[in-house]
Amino acid sequence: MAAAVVVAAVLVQAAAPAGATTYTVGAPEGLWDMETDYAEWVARRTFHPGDKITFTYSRELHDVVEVTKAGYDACSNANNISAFRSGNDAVALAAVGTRYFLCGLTGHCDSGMKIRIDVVAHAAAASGPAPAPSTSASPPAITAAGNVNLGRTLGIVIVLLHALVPLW
Ligand SMILES: [Cu+2]
Repeated sequence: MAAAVVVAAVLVQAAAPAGATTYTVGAPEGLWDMETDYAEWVARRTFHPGDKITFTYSRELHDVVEVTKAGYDACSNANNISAFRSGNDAVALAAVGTRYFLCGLTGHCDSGMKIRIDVVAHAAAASGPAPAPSTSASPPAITAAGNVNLGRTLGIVIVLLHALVPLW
């Protein structure tokens, strides 16, 4: 039972990030503008699934385009993934992976107005959602004294997994 509770806590943390953070791109020293050093800004932060980034800017001066790595490298938004123009655009970092954004106005990306965001797994779920059940099914330290309860614990874990899957 204790194992199930621990597993449930870990899974809940991974599925519905209680510690999700919203980052305003460039803040507090800068914003989404021509002056901010985004590589330096990114290097001081760690992004996890569930976090959000917000681009805040004057919509007369800038926009935000999500692009592929090729688009990022070439400062091209020809094959953009999505575009934002509200001046206050929140982008959810839903999954592990790398996201690329740039300003689509002529010359702005070439002047450095582009940002690469690496979204990395939470430490507790570093191996990803898939391997989690096998890890939870064999915690020797916890179940060594309670093998009788292992079957019931596994049942609870499976029920919890079924309940949590829609949250992903
Ligand atoms: Cu711009």
